[in-house]
Amino acid sequence: MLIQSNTIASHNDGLLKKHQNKLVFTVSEIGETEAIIQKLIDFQIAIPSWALGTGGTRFGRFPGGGEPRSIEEKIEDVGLLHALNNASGAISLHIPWDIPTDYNAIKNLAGQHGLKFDAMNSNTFQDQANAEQTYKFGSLQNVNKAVRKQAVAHNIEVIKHGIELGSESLTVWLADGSSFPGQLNFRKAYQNTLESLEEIYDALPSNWKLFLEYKCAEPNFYSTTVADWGQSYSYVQKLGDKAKTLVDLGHHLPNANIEQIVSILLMDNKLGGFHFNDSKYGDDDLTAGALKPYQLFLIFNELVEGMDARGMNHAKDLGWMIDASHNIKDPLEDLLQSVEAIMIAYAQALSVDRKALEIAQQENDVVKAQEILQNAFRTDVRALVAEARLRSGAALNPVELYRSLAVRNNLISERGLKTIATGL
Ligand code: LRH
Ligand code: MN
Repeated sequence: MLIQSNTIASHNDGLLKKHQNKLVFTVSEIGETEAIIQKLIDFQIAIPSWALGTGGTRFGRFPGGGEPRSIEEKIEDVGLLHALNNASGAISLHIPWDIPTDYNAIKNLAGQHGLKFDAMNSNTFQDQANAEQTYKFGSLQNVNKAVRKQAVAHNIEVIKHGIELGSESLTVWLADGSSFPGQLNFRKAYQNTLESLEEIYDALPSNWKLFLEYKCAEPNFYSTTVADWGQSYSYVQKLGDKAKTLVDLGHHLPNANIEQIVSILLMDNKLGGFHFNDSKYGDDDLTAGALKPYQLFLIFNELVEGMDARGMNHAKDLGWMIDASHNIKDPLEDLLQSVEAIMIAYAQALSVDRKALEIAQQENDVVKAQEILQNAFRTDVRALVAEARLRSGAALNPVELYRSLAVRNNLISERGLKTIATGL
């Protein structure tokens, strides 16, 4: 389903007056809003190809209908999101859930929707029907050399797909670990994993990055072989400059200070990118900013401070991706809400009075420092995020337009009620 620019224009016409009033007030509250709006226009968040259908848990799955049946329909759905918010300009593919058969056709289709291919994701956490070896006891860590060999070959195959599509990074998340004490020799598991990652690293083109994603638990529940930022850092440090750590917000033990992890990884130029989502208990993969919007703001506060300290290009120098799963919400509405929450946190962080904060920190004026941060968090920046959309031809209120166009009903009439998208 394509959304025409005149449809978006008439939607915006109805909201323009109210938007301009809010914008005038916001501009009076925050300095340098033009620079902030331009940064928001440039900021693009990659949409996961595996989160365009209804996810589920072991207790059940409640499909909403009209789900994409192919990589082409997934690209159309991400194109639809991008037409509505002009901030979803890339898709991140997961292999083998989305194996591209005709590279040129896929690239052309993505190009028609203004989309690029962001990080490619390998999958050595599920056995494929025709696979010779099983990953039951892990992949790159496995005591069996033949299993490690199969997993390395898969990652190199994923890189090949990515090269054809113009991607420039590979995300490796390993479910590898153990569920019982004594099951695994941690040192040998680490060494097998490092040796295997070195083979994958050596297959990377010179302009590519390898993102090593850590996770504290699930599907293994005693140890995970890349369990936290320290372990990921230890691997990527040994691998080389093209290897970086990927931070999935849902992959931490309770109460972890993720913004501090981000600050340290950034300082050492070992932060590769993010999988944005939110959670209360485990790897819940909920809408970004739905439960802990202040944490999301604090993470972006460290990102802006750390990226500016290194003179980095905010939009291009890190991997900005969502990783979510939708059990009860419409997947596309959920993704629109996640992008909005991320853009708001970024705009709030850009509005922080950095000079005043630095002085307060130098003077150990703890109260003043908190006042400066919370003033930015408590400032309504939604008009700046909406203005960035308006100037780039997108909708002032994407979810409202998505609903008023009955997009889901259109997709159901086009694809049917029972279609199931590949992915989680
Ligand atoms: C693991 C993870 C990883 C993906 C998978 C879909 O929990 O976050 O990024 O491969 O979800
Ligand atoms: Mn993830």
